[in-house]
Amino acid sequence: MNNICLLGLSRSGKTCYLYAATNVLSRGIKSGDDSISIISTNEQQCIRLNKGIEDMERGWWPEGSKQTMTYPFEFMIDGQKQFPFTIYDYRGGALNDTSDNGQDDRNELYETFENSSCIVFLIDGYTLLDAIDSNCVQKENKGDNEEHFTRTEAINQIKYMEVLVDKCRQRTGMSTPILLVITKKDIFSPEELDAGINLLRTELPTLFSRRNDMIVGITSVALGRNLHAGDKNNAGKKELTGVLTLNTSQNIHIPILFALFQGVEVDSESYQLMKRLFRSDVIKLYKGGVPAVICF
Ligand SMILES: Nc1nc2c(ncn2[C@@H]2O[C@H](COP(=O)(O)OP(=O)(O)OP(=O)(O)O)[C@@H](O)[C@H]2O)c(=O)[nH]1
Ligand SMILES: [Mg+2]
Repeated sequence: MNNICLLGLSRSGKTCYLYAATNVLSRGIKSGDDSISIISTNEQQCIRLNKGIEDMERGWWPEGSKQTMTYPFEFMIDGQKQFPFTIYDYRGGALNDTSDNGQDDRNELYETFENSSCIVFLIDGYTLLDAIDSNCVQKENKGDNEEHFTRTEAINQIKYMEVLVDKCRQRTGMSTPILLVITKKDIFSPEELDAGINLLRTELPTLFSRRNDMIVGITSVALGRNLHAGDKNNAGKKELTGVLTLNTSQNIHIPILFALFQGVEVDSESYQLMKRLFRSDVIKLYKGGVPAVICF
């Protein structure tokens, strides 16, 4: 049960998130007196991850993914291996691609649900801003995104997640916990973020229904401050402007740890060390549509 699927439509921020989060987690974070960390267990993938974040630090965003990438890791406490897990970074285009290729990619993705203890769905911050009532959105944020959605388009994109959740239920026969991750938190004001969270709760009735006891978490992440994409270089990569913050200040560590947390034995040492990181200001939890606290 140790697969983490990073789902989300194209450009929602999956690959950038993966590069930044695995970098922060592999350097280790403190939980009380202990340190928790991850280590990449495949040399080639380790090099790929390092190169990805190094390029970002040099000022280049990664290109859009052309195929699914699989990254094996071990979870560690104080440098000692505890259990293996795998992160899948999908080609987001596959989710809403109508070609046969898209269908093949989707089938491959549905298979990984069977060994996932949590589904992590990344919601593009710009799409969420387009989806919320324009009265709540500051003008300067709206101007920055190259591609704008109408409100209905944006809501439809977000609602696509319900189809995936339904697929997952059919495949696994159970209500796998879901984590909704709002990406690009740096473009939101606190009021806009609250409006975004409220929108998710009202527009996704299958996830927040009183009629099931599904666990759903909502968190938001940013990889830095004032991040923007500039012109493309010769290799087709877009320039990264702004400041990258490769630390835990903007919740980078939360999604991967929350997904792992769903799969570890309750009250094991790993469980205890992770649990204390999920403060209510970094992740909001719901069970059966109503706010919940971590003791499930
Ligand atoms: N402001 C801001 N922009 C971000 C952040 N993370 C990613 N972006 C922007 O989002 C773009 C898309 O990110 P990717 O990680 O490539 O998206 P993806 O989900 O992997 O897309 P596919 O590979 O097509 O599925 C980046 O090129 C950046 O311009 C962030 O934390 N803040
Ligand atoms: Mg990608």
